Amino acid sequence: GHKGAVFWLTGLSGAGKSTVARSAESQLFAQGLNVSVLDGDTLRAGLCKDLGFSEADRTENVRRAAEVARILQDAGQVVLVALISPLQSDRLLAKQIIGEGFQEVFVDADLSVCEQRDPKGLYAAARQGKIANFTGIDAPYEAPHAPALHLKTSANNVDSATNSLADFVKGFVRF
Ligand code: GGZ
Repeated sequence: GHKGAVFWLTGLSGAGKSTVARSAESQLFAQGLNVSVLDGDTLRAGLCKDLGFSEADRTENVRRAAEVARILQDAGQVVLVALISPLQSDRLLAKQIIGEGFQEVFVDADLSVCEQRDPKGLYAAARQGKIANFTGIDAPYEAPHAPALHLKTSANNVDSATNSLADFVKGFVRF
């Protein structure tokens, strides 16, 4: 068996948080772990529908995600959270809500690479001034100082990032 824990993936839009979380979810599920993903797009389509991208709204987005993650953790789930969560102070809040099971994972791709990927055209829109407060363009991203796990995803290495995350998860929850 295994204990519950929350692996909190932070990084820029386009860094690969959701992709790596989904891919690790499949791998861990296939190995018998009880695993859930909470990602920004999903939460913002429902639970966090009322929130935008001001600093206060991002803080509230992080807080709600952390509260849900804690409930799932307490039910014994391995939770993979994929949120930009750009501010150190917000990630500290998440850690305070979740407790010792909180493990920060930095999904680290260079801004220039994320901007080149631009799968939804959001960086281009931000550069053209069509979207305000876009993380990395005209809103801050504060990188973690000492993440529990640091995944470098500038190269298109989804498989190795997935394996690193899945191995880290299994080690932490003692499968
Ligand atoms: C950042 C934005 C913005 C702004 C829309 N800034 O790559 P995506 O498209 O699919 O994921 C991003 C998502 C970020 O939501 P989060 O809930 O993860 O953000 S936070 O933790 O900061 O609350 C991006 C899209 O929403 N998006 N506008 N202005 N990302």
